[in-house]
Amino acid sequence: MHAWPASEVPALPGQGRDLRIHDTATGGSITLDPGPVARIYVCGITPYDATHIGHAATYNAFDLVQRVWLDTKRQVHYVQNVTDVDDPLLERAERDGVDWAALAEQETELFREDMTALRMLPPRQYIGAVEAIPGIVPLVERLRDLGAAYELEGDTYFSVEADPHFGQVSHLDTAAMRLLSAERGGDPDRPGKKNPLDPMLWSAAREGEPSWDGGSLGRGRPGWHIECVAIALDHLGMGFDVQGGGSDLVFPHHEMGASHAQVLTGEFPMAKAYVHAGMVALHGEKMSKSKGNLVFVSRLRRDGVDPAAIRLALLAHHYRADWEWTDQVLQDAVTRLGHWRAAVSRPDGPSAEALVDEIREALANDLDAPAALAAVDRWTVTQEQQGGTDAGAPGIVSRAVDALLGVAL
Ligand code: 5CA
Ligand code: ZN
Repeated sequence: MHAWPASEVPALPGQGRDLRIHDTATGGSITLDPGPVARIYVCGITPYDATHIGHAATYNAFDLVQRVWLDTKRQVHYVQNVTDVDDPLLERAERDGVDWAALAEQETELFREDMTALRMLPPRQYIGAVEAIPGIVPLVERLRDLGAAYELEGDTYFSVEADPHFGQVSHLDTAAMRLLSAERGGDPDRPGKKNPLDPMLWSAAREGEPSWDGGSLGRGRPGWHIECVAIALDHLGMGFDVQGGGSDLVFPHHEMGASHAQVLTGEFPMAKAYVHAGMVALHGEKMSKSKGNLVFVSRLRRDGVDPAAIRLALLAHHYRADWEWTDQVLQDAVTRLGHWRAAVSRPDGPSAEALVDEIREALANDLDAPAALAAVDRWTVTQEQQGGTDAGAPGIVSRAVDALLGVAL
């Protein structure tokens, strides 16, 4: 698939900082030390509805990861998937009487437009589950040949017991895993499974559903976790720097993916850091496509909201926090954007050198965007109240806010 156009990232004076980030798997902060090309895989959307603020918040977090790395003069190899065939997509298409593939294409295109408007840097590879099928099938066959997968009424399941590291990403107990598995696409109660947690690798063709040639697996379609593993291993290989997504992906998705990859390669872990963003709520409940309590990015844009204000509203919350979207959150961002724009539009101002350092320091410290915003606020207040004589300063602030926070002033 094609991704979306990249906005330019201005170069900044001075030195970028290495990123220290919270890793779910170890439960602590780690300082990443990527090579000259940092590698990141971020789980993409399941395109059955428009991009909501929760999605945007999660992609904002991983956009910051890239910006910190780019600021250290590294290149970034970023891969993202699109789950363009899965149960929720097929169910929505059936409910609305539309073609599932057309629905996926339409919502993916809207996502691209939203990401472009929000100045999210695009992945180098943007890969749909459907186009990944030829790479998925041999991996499932290999898992089966290794004794880590088994057949049940034509479907193929992964055996979690084949992985000695199983549980290392989420550290949940079995009861919690079972509950989450039932909530998030698993089928723990299906009779005949070796372990209730075992996830589907390949689902046999069903009447009225799309299916593809699965070689020795028979016709069918891929399971969800193996999709991301196949795409990540194909383009990034084992031991990449960050696997990212929202906290609702910790279990089962990232746990199962780590297990699949570990059994396939004999290496551990697949990603050096498992990084998870908090959940955005609306009216007290997690924003989710299945509940329908959504604020769409495209809707806000159509209502004339400046995408830079949407982005500032996201940045005002720490990526690991769970938070609530309200009209006030947006209003505050609009106000802040106005102050910042006025401050950088003056011909001179207070020196910006310390500010650039503060933004860098804040982001390198587990992506503390609220601290970065507070630093820009302080410079803005000084500019408003006292002004300054540094002719280059407003330009440097404007470039730093663009390069490090993705906000065009
Ligand atoms: N296609 C899979 C990943 S392979 C998927 O989870 N798709 S999704 O469309 O449901 O979610 C896309 C991303 O947005 C995921 O990282 C998910 O964790 C994140 N996300 C979903 N809802 C929210 C929310 N309310 N707040 C923050 N992030 C969210
Ligand atoms: Zn994924």
